Order: sequence, then C-alpha cells, then structure tokens
Amino acid sequence: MAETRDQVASPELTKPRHVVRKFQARPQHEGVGAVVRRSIGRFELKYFDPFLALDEFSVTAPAGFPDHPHRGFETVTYMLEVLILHKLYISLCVSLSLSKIKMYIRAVTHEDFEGHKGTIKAGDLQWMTAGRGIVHSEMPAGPGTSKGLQLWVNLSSANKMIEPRYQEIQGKDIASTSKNGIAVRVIAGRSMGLQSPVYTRTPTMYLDFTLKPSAHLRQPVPPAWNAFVYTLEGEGVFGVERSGPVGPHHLLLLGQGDGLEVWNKSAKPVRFVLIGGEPLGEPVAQLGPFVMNTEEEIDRTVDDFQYYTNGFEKAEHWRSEAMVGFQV
Ligand code: FJE
Ligand code: FE
Repeated sequence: MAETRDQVASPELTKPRHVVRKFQARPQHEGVGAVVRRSIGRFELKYFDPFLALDEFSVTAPAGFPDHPHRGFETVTYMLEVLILHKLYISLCVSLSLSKIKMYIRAVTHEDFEGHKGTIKAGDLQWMTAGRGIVHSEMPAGPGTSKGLQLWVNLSSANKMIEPRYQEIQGKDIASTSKNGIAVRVIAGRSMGLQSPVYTRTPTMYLDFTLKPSAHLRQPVPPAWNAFVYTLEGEGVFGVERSGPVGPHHLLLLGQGDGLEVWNKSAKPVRFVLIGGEPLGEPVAQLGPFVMNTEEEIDRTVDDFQYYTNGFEKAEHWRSEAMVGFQV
C-alpha cells in the first residue's frame, strides 16, 4: 500500500509556509499570582482565527487560577515536562543529601461545578469543551512550579452552546514516535503515521516536536488552515533554511502553503509546538472568558452567569475546595 503524506517522516511539500510575523511572549501576571507568557490573545494579536489565546503558564502554590467561568470555546491544557530543571533539581538534592531526594509532582488540579475533578501531570493533556458553560478552578497540585501551555480554541456558532465535555489523556497515552532525529507527540490531528484520539469540534492540529541537532522536518498542514509555531526550548530555523534561528518563547505566524519545514542547525535539541486550525470566519464578541458572536449574546451570557441560568445553574451553590476557607 502506498504511504500517504501523513505517514512518511519527511513528505515533499509543494509550497512550504514562511514565517510572516514573529512575536516574543514576555511574562505577565494573570489569575492570582500566576505568570503567563501570552502570545495570541494579547493586544497586538487579539485573535488568530480560530485561536483566542495561547499562554505558556508557570504557577507555584499558592498562586493559580481559582473559580472562574467559561462559555463558547475550548481550553486545551498541556503540561510540559521541565527536564532540564528536573535534572538540576535532582543533582542538587544528591549533592545535599541522598536521603532528601523527593520528587515534586508538577501538576495542576482542576475541579468544576459538576463535580468533575482531576490532576494533570507533566506530559498530560486536558481538552475541555466549555460549550454553554463551565465554572472551574485550576490550581497547582503540590510544591514546585507547574508549567504548561493553555490554548483557547473558538467554537462555531453552532457549537457554542453544546454540553460541556472533557477529553483527558495521560502523557503515556499520547501518541508519540521518533524517526530521523525527529520526535513527535500528537496532541491533535495526525503526524508521522500517528493519529490523536482527541475529537476537535473546530478542526485543529496540535503537534509537539523535538528535533535533534541536524534534523530536518517537513510537516504537512492543510492549506486552508491558519497555523503557527510556539517555541519552547533550544533554537530552530523555521520556514526558510537561510533565515536566522529562533530561540524559546516566540510565536511564529505562518503564511500560506501546504506545510512547514524546520531545521535544527544548533548543537542542542529544539522543541516547539505546531498548531493549526480551520478558520471559522465568524464575528467574535469577547468578554474575558465568555466568547460569543454578538454583543447581545455576551449580554445574555453575563445574565446567565449572574442569575445561574442556561448552563450556569450549578454555579449557585458551588465553591472549589481551593476556595473553601477564603469565603467570607
Ligand atoms: C481566565 C484570566 C485568567 N491562562 N493558563 C482571566 F488567567 C484565566 C485563566 C487562565 C489560565 C489557566 C491555566 Cl491552568 C493556564 C491560563 C489563563 O484561567 F480564564 C480568565 N478569564
Ligand atoms: Fe479556566
């Protein structure tokens, strides 16, 4: 059987996408005492259809994101392993005292007003469809600093008021493979012959790549989709081989084409995520965590949240465990 373009490690591309805009994501304060590097969703780039926000977050207890609502979109929380920090931490412990080695769980605990609870650890994924309404808290689960990415994916007008849904995948169950110096974890969509089980209401791809030194990647991206790269570690050359390398914490918006080429010309691994989605082409009316199509719908949402109606019924008598004790 002939291999399809998705199955080979390096398929030929007809028109590779170029980087058309580059942003550095600087730290800013969000939630309660948390720090995020926001790339999409900030003033200069309010919306990259269908993506509303991308935050690289870093939270250390007691900071976090206590009880707050969402309506009209999806939040995708992907916890990152902090391998370098981790190694440093262990060697520090070894040099101090062998008996003092303690593995910190870097994780975020979430709980919502329907009683849905869980902990997302390094490498785990939570794809939450807020739909008509979720009220939840997202707090660090223990000592140490939890790091990850949170992406907000808009829903089409037909899907904004659907029942909330969670898709949770543990790190060990995320489809991953490596070949020719390229390692991929398939969060959504398909790559290198692997398909993610995540169902995306708004068609989305989300790939976590690590390229060893001298590796070269060619990854197809549907031509009609908007796509971007967010860099996490190391330095990579994106889009055009002669262009300068890009370090961590940068958002690279990609122009038109049928895929992306990346080269690692450095001496260390480079890690980045490639995210793409089918644009909705609909008007966006946003008030913080409420994202609808019109101002009228936003007004109705504010009423629903205030009067506990149309999906927010259970918010009336619910406080997260994280908040109990803080109530007056
Ligand atoms: C939110 C401010 C916020 N980025 N990254 C306003 F901070 C949030 C929010 C988050 C968030 C949560 C995690 Cl776990 C990771 C995040 C923003 O919760 F929803 C609003 N409205
Ligand atoms: Fe949230």
